[in-house]
Amino acid sequence: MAPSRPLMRGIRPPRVFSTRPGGGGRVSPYAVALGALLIASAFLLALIAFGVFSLPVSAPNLATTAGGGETESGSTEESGGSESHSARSRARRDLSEGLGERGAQWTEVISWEPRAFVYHNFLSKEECEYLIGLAKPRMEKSTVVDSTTGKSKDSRVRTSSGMFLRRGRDKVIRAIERRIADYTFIPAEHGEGLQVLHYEVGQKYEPHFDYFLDEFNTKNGGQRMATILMYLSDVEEGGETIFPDANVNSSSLPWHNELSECARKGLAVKPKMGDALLFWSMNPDATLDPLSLHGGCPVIRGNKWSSTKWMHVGEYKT
Ligand SMILES: O=C(O)CCC(=O)C(=O)O
Repeated sequence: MAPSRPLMRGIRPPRVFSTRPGGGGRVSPYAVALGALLIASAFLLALIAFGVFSLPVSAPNLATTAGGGETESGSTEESGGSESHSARSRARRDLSEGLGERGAQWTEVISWEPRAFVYHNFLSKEECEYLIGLAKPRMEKSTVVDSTTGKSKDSRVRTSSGMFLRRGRDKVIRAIERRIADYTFIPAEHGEGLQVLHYEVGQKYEPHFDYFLDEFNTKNGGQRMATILMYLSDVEEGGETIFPDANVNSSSLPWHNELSECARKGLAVKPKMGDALLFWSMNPDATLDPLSLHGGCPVIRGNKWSSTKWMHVGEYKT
């Protein structure tokens, strides 16, 4: 009698996937593809997480930065069609917000010793008028800082009137302060509040340093390292900002003949509504720059409105 066959005969054992050589199983190609996809995604995520790789994001065309002799112009047309151009304009507007339309912007290096630059059309006409309008009702006789007590005191050195606008006070001021930070690379938190100044005929600010030579005044934010002076009005005659010790042959400058007698004694900038003068009181090695001595010449005809922002080495608590 033939031996009876085992009952299990003919029933295939369940297939086992094995990665061992000779394991006997076969790996499904779908599983391989899925596995490879998972590994690739995990690898990509790890690269993004560690900052080795970044996804392409369209960056807005940033405003100009300090120190360059050449910059973008607001009126420059770029290739890429009107749609991308308007997207870029929108991005630029979002960055600088503020009020009104600014004219064409460019910067000029006016001196390397001290380091001084003029940024044309830094503010719009509307922004200048806005700052004057805020300040006008609250102007007081300007003071200077007493180097021993740190308190404000009256002085014949400075005969203008002025007032401070609190840092971050409103949307327009925040936009201007952000613009200053973008230009100078100094964070807005390092700046004092904007000071608005008004000079009438005969009023002036004798040459002085913006940095301090005492310890009292550097407790908040450390030393003042740079100043941006924004002209809020034109001045018919006089009122120039002068650097008497600048290492520049100012008599050879094309605008020399248009300057007042006071301004011819050094390197001078003639106030023009919307323009900003940036200069550094400290050298790049953090030493003080005595060539940054500067002052405001007396106004001879008209009125001068300006706004000053002093920027410190560290955060300035307001
Ligand atoms: O008004 C000017 O031209 C000079 C102002 C100034 O020196 C200052 O605010 O520190």
